[in-house]
Amino acid sequence: MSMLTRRRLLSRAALSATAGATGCDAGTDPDTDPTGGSGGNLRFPTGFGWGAATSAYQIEGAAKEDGRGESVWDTFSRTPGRTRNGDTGDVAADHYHRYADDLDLMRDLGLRSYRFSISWPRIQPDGTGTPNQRGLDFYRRLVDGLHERGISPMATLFHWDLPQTLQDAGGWENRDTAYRFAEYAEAVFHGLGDRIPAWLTINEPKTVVQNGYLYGHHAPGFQDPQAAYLVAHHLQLAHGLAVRALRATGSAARIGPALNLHPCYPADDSAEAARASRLYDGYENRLYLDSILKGSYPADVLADLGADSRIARGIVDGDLEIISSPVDLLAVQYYTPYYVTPTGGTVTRWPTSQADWQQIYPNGMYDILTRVTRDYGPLPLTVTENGLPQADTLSADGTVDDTGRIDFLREHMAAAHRAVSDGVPLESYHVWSLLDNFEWAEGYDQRWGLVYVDYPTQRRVLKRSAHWYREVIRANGL
Ligand code: IFM
Repeated sequence: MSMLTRRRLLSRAALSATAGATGCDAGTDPDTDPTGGSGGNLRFPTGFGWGAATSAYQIEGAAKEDGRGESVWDTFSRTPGRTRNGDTGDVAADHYHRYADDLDLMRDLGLRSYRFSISWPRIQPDGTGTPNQRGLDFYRRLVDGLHERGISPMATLFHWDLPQTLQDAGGWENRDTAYRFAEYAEAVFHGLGDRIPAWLTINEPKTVVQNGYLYGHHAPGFQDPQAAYLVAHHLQLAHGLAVRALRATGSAARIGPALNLHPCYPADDSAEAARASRLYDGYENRLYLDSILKGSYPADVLADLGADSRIARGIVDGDLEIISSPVDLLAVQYYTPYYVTPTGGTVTRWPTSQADWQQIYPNGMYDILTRVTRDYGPLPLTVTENGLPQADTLSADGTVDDTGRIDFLREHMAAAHRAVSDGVPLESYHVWSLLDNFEWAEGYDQRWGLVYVDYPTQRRVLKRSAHWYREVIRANGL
C-alpha cells in the first residue's frame, strides 16, 4: 500500500467529519429524492420475518456473573478517555437479569424474529477450552423463551466481544484466533444448535477492521493499517471455519455473514471520482462480499494494499476455499451511503442523524439490496440492522415521542419493499435496535431503541416507534 493510500485511509474519518461540519455537497447525482417515494399500501410477502436486533455486550450487563470472562470491550471501555462519559457495558440494559420481561416485550410487539449475539467470554471465559455451562444455560433460557413466544431466534456468534486473553495473544492479528473462534462456534453449535435455525458468523468485520485497527476508536484501539487488513483476512477465515464447523455437526440450520454494506457513489461526474468511488467500494464492500461469495479478494484492493502488505503475506493456500464455503443467507446491515471525491475522501450530501457518520438516505437500502442480488445472487437476504439514534426523552406523561424514527423506518422499509417488488429475495428485516443500549464509544448518549430504557431504574417504555412497528407487523406492511 502506498504512503498516499495509507494516509488516505487514515484520513477518511476526518474528511467525512469535515464535510459534514461544513454541509459540503459536491454531489451531482441526479437523484434528488432520498426516499425514492414511499407511502401507500405496501404489503410484504406472507410470513415476512419482522424483527429487532441487539448484541450481547450492548445490552446484557452482568459483566462479572456466572463465570463470564473479560472481553476487549471491558478493557477498552474501562480505560479512561475511550468512551463518552467513561460509560461501560458493566450494567447496560441489564438484559441478563431482565431477559424474561424483554421477551414479553418482544411478544407484545409481535416480533417474528429476534437477532441477538452470544458473548464468547460467557461461553469460554479465556477464549478456549471447555465451555462454561452457566453461559450456555443463559442462552438456552433465552432461546426457549423465544420459541415459547413464537419468535424465531437468529444468533450471531461474534459481535466484537473478543475474550481479552485472546487479545493478549495477538487478537485478530494472530491467525490462531480464527481457529479458536471455530472451536468456540463448535461448542455453541453443540450446546444450542438444536434450538437455533439461523446463525450469523461475524458481525460487521469491517467495523472491527476500520474502527478497531484503522481509526482506533473501538476496541482494541489501534491505528495500524497493516494490521487492519491482516485482521480483515483472519476475520474472514474465522467466518469460513465457523461455516464448516456448523456443517460438520450435520445441522440443517442456516448460516451466513452479517455485513454492513454501503452504496458508494462518485461525488461528482469526473472519471477520477468514479475511479476513487470504485476503490472505496472495494474497501467497504467487495473485500468482504467477494471473498465470501466469489472466493477471491478484489484485485484492485489487493493491488492498492501492495504485494508486501501483511494481508498479502498472510493469505495461505486454501484460505479462500475456506472463506468461500457456501452460505445459506447474507445478512445486510444498512445505515449510510458514501459520496466519494476524486481524491478518495468523502462528502456529506444528506442530513445526518445524531450519529454524524450517518447520512439519511433510504434509497441506499434499495440500491444495496438490488446490487448484492445482481452481483452475488440469487441468495436469500435478511436485513439484520437498520435504524438511527436520537436523543429521545421520556416526557412527564410517560411517553417517548420519536416521530423521526418512524419516518426513518417507514422510508427504509418502503425502499426494501421496492427491492422485493423488483425480485430481491429479502426474507426479514430487523430494526436496530430493540432496546436503547451501550453504543460503543458513544456510551449511552445515543438512543437507538424501539424501547426506551430508563437506565437509573431500568424501566422499559415503548417509544411511539414501537407502537407504530407493532402495527406494521400486524398489517405485514406499511
Ligand atoms: O450499535 C451498532 C451495532 O453494534 C453494529 N452496527 C451498527 C450499530 C449502530 O452503530
